[in-house]
Amino acid sequence: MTTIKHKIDDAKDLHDEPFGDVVLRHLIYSVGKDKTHAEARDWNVAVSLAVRDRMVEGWIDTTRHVYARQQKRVYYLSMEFMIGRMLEDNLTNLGLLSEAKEFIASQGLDVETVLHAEQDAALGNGGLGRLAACFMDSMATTGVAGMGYGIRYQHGIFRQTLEDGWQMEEPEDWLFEGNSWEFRRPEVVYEIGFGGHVTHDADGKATWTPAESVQAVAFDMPIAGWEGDHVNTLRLWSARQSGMMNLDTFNDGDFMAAARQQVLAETISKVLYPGDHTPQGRELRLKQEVFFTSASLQDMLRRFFTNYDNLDNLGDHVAVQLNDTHPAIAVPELIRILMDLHGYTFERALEITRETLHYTNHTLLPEALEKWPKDLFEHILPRHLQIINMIDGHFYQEAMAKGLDHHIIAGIQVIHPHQQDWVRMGNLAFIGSRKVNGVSALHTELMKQTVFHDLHTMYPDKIINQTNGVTPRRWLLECNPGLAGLITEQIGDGWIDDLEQLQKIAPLATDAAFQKAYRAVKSANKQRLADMVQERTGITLNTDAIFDTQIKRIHEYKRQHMNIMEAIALYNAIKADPEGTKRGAAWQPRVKIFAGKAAPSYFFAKLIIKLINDVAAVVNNDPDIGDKLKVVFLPNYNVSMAEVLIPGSDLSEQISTAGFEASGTGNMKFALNGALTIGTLDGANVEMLDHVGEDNIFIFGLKADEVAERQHRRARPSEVIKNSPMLQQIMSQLSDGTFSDGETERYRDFLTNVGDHDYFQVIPDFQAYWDMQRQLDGLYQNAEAWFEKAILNTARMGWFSSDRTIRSYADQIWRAPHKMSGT
Ligand code: D6G
Repeated sequence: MTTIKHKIDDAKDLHDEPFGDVVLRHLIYSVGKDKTHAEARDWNVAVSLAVRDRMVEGWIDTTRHVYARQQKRVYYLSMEFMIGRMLEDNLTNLGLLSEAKEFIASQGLDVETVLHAEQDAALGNGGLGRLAACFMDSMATTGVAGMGYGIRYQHGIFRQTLEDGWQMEEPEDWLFEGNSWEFRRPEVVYEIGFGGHVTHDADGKATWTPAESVQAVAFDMPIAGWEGDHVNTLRLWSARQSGMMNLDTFNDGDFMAAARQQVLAETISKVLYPGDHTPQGRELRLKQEVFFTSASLQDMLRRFFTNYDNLDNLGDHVAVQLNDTHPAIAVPELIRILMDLHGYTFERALEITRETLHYTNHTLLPEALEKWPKDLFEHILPRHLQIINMIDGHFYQEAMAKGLDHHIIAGIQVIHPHQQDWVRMGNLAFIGSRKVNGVSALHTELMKQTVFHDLHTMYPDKIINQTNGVTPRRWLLECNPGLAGLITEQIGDGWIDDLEQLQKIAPLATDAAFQKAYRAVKSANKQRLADMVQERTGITLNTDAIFDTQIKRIHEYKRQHMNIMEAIALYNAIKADPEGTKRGAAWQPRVKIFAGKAAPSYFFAKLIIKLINDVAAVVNNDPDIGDKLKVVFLPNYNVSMAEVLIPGSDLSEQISTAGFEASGTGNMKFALNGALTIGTLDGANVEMLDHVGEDNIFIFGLKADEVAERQHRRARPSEVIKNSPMLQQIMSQLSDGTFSDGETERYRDFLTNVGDHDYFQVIPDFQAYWDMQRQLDGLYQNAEAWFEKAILNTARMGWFSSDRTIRSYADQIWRAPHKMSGT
């Protein structure tokens, strides 16, 4: 029999083949086409399979080593993995990018077309999912034995199109063309139960008999770290019917009934975040969470038992990270497995769980803290609800022993003992975890002061900060080859997995030759961005303008509406003084670029998109304005689009209401690529200020405590508007139809929101924002000063590598070894 060892040696022989030969072999034997008939996508698959072959060797090797060394494993459970395209990532990490490009070109093909003929895997909403993807890259790079667990959604986040400036949603279908990276593992399959009833025997041992069950089937993707030697796994679960279709029903002609069970089961992994405005939608979302969490825990324990024979010391060998509360059901699920399947007492099961699980909080917004109706829980998860009641009982005793007041305890239990209506997942995750982390210093501090104040008093050592980071492979090396090349020329390529080495370019910030080269790279990236805008919107951009970019989910707290209001103000100012004679300086040309999706049911966010497009229609077609101002909304923002937008921007908009953006990671990507930041003291902007220095970042506006104070006393925006002719003009234009073809009702909700309540403090921050923008206009006209700051941003952003974040999680939370921990 051939052992795995032999297989790897065989593979090594294969890998002595020139890369191009392997691609051609795959084109013929895996894709089944010859050169004359192959299309770009066929070539993409052939190249992907060729690089995948090389990854598999490291993958099997890593798997073997981790087992042999019994290395502590880390499981990252996340409802979202926003991985985007993988081909360039994998070619880069395996060191095959130039060879692949040369080969593709030698076949007379366009390199970009072939490399990009891969659908983005958009299995997430935004930052949280992209963070999970960066963490996968960094766990592999730093040698953490990490495994990502999530859902293999058939349809990722919707495709956004515009109709008359309004967002439309269309289903996305990334799997239609297949996924070259995945390996189906039909032998790795688990039953996930829902509903039913629980019985207890004479000894109190519980038996849960679910009313229905579905199967979770594993699909694995190898995730190679930098230089490809350590390869981890992203395991995504797909749902299928438990048991086979009833053939009798089918043969009796009732095809629909026969198919029904199958359809219902498969619905679980059908779409990312199904609408939750119906009871059925809510039930489906909860089932998705249980589905992937339970499958992941079962899989992790199956693997654990290949090395150990009991679960007493689970937390010494395994660390589980819950990315937000979506997998918080892991707390009662792990306790259930320990108690009901392995005979542990409740107390011991809770202890083991609290040694194993860790929870990352991503939001302080009360409405975003997940909670489920208790009735729904009872219906779907009767045994878990019993366990949650046990957790609450135990927690009550713990809290009393620590001297907490009865009312305070009621407020932080999983289920409020008197209201009995909701299962509060944040409290559940907190109480069941060993460590709870925030994602930036400010966010962690605010967690302690606000949402988790009382829980923090009880467990003062539980909350810990881990500031987010971004992978420098995707977010510098791959998306900005010009800048990456320039840096490597100066300081070598050690920065790629040791990003703080970028500091070595700081002394070059004022060096004329280096500045010139850096500017040339920025110009080329701006041209690439302008080409994309031209192709997708038909708008021609002047690349001498400041490219001012805000890309992220559309949300009131992120304040795209403040940005577009500033565009209106600038438009008005240019109209009133076209040559800038009155103000005494010519206008600095500016392009305002927006991209991002609004949640389908979030009307106000959709109205902001419409407003951006309405303003664009007026401004871009006004001959008085010309190139001085352009407004662009790029539809269907995704990871691949960000890879063009970020290197091509001069200015990064990070203008959330202070206290509302937990961290941000877009802010880091822009600064790393040499865009200057205009931003509030919010999320990781605060730490970026510390690192790049106050001369090199442009901070304005209310601070988190000032925002909280204004919100608390319900301060009205009218006082500010009364004294601001600029704001008055904008408000009256929004009500007189200037930007809405004379329609006066379109922005009524907008005006009420901003003009009457302004919870997100657009009005009090507006003047400071405007002033800072004009200061940046002036600075941009002094190219030397601007680029000195841009270079210093690149040089000083090294700390924001997700490699640093992951090492810190490994040391401080997971207690897991990595390449630099010396274990
Ligand atoms: C991943 C990597 C592959 C390994 C497989 C099974 O697909 O090399 O053989 O996992 O590993 P366990 O799930 O049995 O640990």
